[in-house]
Amino acid sequence: MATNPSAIKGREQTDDLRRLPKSLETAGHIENFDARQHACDVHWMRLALGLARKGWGRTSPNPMVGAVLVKAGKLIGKGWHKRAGQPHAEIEALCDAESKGISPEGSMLYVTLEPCSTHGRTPPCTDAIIAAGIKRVVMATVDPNPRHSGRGIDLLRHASIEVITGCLAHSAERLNESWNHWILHRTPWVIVKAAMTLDGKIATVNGESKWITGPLARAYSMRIRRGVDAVLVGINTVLADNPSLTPHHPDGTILPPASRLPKRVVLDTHARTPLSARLVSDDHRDSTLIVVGENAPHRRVESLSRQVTVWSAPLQNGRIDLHWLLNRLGEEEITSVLVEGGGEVNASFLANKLAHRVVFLYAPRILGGRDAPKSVAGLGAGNWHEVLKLTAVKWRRIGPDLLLSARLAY
Ligand code: AOF
Ligand code: ZN
Repeated sequence: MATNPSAIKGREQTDDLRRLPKSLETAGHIENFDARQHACDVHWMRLALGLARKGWGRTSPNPMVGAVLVKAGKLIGKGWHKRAGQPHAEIEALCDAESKGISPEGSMLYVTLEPCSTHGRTPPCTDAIIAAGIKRVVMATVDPNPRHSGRGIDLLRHASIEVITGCLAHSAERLNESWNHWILHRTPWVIVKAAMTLDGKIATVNGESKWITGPLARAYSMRIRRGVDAVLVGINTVLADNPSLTPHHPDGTILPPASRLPKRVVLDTHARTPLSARLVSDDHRDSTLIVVGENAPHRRVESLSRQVTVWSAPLQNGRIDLHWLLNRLGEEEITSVLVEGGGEVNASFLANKLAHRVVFLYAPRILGGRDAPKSVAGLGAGNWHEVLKLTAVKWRRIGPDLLLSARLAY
């Protein structure tokens, strides 16, 4: 494994170097800054981040975390958190080194999240790090979990271990943005995703809706589905498209890990979901949740309850109370929700300031049609003060299509 800093390329490192004084918060004075060491730290942290990403769609309600152990400039152990309840990334890296017969004593640990310091599903990592004789710990972010936040750093420093924080912090925060939100607020991180024509339409004026974007954009959408805890649509989408809402390959086979499918949630105020709909009759119906209004017809609710889970929700202006729903989902350890339409449902989350990120995919097609369904419907902004503004805007080409991913700036 190369340790030569000149071998480290890419925008991320440049960004990080530009943010240098901030990332050195705990490293002492700027005069003492060791550029070579910093470049090495960035190199190893990028590796740790790559390992953390292997946990995509698998670790909830725990974060994705990666760790590497480096001794005398050489990689001696690596690990990532695979699943809640299983060993943390740091422990995996220590075990990896030990399995090769290499002692971690005197090594440096690069970990994408502050090591935990109390007993949860697993014992505290700080104990294992101290016991292993690690001399330096570089972390990307401080743990936002109030149970741990800052305590791990204190414990390690108390044990005379050098601690550096903030190395590639931005990338680590972005990777775990849903978990970071949930662990603090206990409500899910909400992403509104829509694929549309250039003029913002999601179906023809006759309501016909096919895949609008190309295969690469579709594969991207499926990857997002695989990474979330729940996918949510409105009843009109169920009636119009009979979707499966599973993360799948183009041939219909489920993307791994099939054992952990996202919950499939339908907003269905009047319990109109047909009993023959895929969501309530297919092999994965255990993962379906129909949310009906508290006044929904009793018999329909009963029939649906025989096939899937049904929640009866309070109403707000005749619609499911979304605040209530997000609180309830958060309690059930749903850390992220992908809202996939239709236009009314998308608008409800956006207009009520309940969405945190939008992922909009634009195909180079124009549908037109005054009354054709749009990606965002609702009443719309009445004036420019009400217009929804986006921040951290990223545009990317995906095959012939354009992807916009951005945060809502309410
Ligand atoms: C992880 N994986 O690699 C690290 C975590 O219930 P536990 O024992 O699994 O602890 C979960 C907490 O541990 C989690 O909320 C986070 O604050 C901290 N660090 N968690 O799942 C890891 N390093
Ligand atoms: Zn831990």
